[in-house]
Amino acid sequence: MRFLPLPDTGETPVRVMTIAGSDSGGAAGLQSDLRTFALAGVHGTSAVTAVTVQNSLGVTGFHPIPPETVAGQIRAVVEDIGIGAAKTGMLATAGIIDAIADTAEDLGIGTRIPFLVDPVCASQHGDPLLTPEALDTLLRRLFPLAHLVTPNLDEVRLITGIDVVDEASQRDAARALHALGPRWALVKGGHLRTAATSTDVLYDGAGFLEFEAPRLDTRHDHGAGDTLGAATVCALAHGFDVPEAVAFGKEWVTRSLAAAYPVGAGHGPVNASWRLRELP
Ligand code: PXL
Repeated sequence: MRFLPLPDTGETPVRVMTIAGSDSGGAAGLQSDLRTFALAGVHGTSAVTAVTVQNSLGVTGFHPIPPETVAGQIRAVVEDIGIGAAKTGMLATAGIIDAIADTAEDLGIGTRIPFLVDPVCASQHGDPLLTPEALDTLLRRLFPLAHLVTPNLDEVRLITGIDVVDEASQRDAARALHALGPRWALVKGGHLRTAATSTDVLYDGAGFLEFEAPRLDTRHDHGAGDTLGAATVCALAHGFDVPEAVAFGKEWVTRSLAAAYPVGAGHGPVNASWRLRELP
């Protein structure tokens, strides 16, 4: 695999930001993003959107952060530390999404700064991570700013109404998502359990690219989508174009799934620390 160059000791590394919720169980959300950022050799910053009450069995509640505090975190980081790319995860409420969109437009996130929008709607147990009316706001305000959107098949169904069952419907979904305004749409195929492989379809309005990986049969896959997005955003910050960055992210999450481990009685996390064993 082609790794990202590591900074020299004492050198300012490439910086990225995750705009996401906290997972107290340490598997998904900003905990997974910051772990991948560190292991990929970039400096991770965060704007916390919500605090979830969560373990390996599910999410039992969340407390959203005030929109102006979310916006303040983004502005404080971008105006001082600077970032090469940003991603979103759990955004919780329409008010938070409006504040992120206003701030992103003002700071060049989505124009000068590559912007990955992962439209997180629910946990893998189906616990909601976004209020129902907030999805409309997310599509209206953030999709047109995004360089790349990365829904899973449950999110695709909520957003487009399309039930992806095969390659043709996966392409139809990518077309429908692209029509909502992002420059690229990635339809992740990991949830299509009947397929022999986990194949993601990327579309830019002109052509399709496919990213295929073996289907790994593990129940410890918590944080997989977040980890794919986090690795992809590191590559974008390093100047990779979107297809190259997605290829990097796909390989990173596949290896992290292969290294996943159990914690608690439910679903354990994917594990990006395989990277430690491959350091020079
Ligand atoms: O994997 C999506 C996700 C994102 N962010 C937070 C989460 C989850 C899933 O559980 O808890 C905070």
